[in-house]
Amino acid sequence: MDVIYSERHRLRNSKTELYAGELVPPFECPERMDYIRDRLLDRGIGPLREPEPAGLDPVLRVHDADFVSFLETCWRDWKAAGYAGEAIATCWPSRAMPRLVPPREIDGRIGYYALASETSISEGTYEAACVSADVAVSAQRLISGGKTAAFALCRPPGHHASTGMFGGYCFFNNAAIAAQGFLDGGAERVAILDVDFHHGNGTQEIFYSRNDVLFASLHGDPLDAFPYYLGGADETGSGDGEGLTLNYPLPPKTRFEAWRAALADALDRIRTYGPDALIVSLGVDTFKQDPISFFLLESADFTTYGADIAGLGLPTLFVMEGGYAVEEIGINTVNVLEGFLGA
Ligand code: Q9C
Ligand code: ZN
Repeated sequence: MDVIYSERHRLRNSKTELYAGELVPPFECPERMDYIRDRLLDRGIGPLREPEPAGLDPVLRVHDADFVSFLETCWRDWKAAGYAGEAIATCWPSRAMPRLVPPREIDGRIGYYALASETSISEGTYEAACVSADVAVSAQRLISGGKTAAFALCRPPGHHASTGMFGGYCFFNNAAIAAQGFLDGGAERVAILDVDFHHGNGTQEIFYSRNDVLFASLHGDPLDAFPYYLGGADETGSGDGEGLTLNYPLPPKTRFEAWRAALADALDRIRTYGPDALIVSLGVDTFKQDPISFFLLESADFTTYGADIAGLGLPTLFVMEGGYAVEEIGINTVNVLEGFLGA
């Protein structure tokens, strides 16, 4: 299976995550990619190819221009304000002050565009987010050109990023950009299956009222887990998109048997939809040892569900999302791909 990967993900190198009231080294760290790349090479999955630069056009098919400009200038503006630390949002247009006007000043602007405060912006963040989108677009174009599967080894991840907001370690929604790329390349319908532990709130928002993309997500119940404010089973799409958003919120300590039953339902619905291509938002933070999640999948389970996904028989693009038990994310990620390939 072709893998698209760039070392330039290392440009995303922030030193701080606001976690449990402290600034800690980010869970979403560059070493994650080393474990995955090394495991791919060990298992002979490849080749690894560099992305082609695609420019901002594919990003702007999904994201608002003012949001993209904000990300481009955020770090410069933060430094110009004379601040010593990394850029972190501390205030928002909240329920009590819902004035939706982007302020002029950087603290106001970052809060306007942030959906959470754990994710710091620093030197190189925007550039890495652009490369991550390039990785997704290059892999999508391989499949649009006739390959049956590809792995976009994206970092930073994307599924929490909405049309105009970043957070949850995500800046550009790589899976959504790829889905739009399939459609622009002639596909009529695309399905996105999000198996990351967290709900893909950004992807859901982007396609919520559209009928050309089905979005299905298995995740920790948002009453118990980030992103908290989206991902309920009663969110089913609106307008033309009614019935094409499928959420499977699952409780703490969910084991593979229950998770797999939800997957089987999602796969049935995807089959009925009849997409031209499938995108898998592949987070492996469902692993029992993940430090920030609460499902109990074992490494062998990843192989099993990779094979389940292959049962759809669709051209399939895997897009890397989360997964933070760093020693094991290589094994678990590659297990999904090997299960899919029937290895
Ligand atoms: N106490 C992805 O997996 N922090 N993002 C949650 C819970 C945010 C995860 C803290 C987690 C974001 C792509
Ligand atoms: Zn996640």
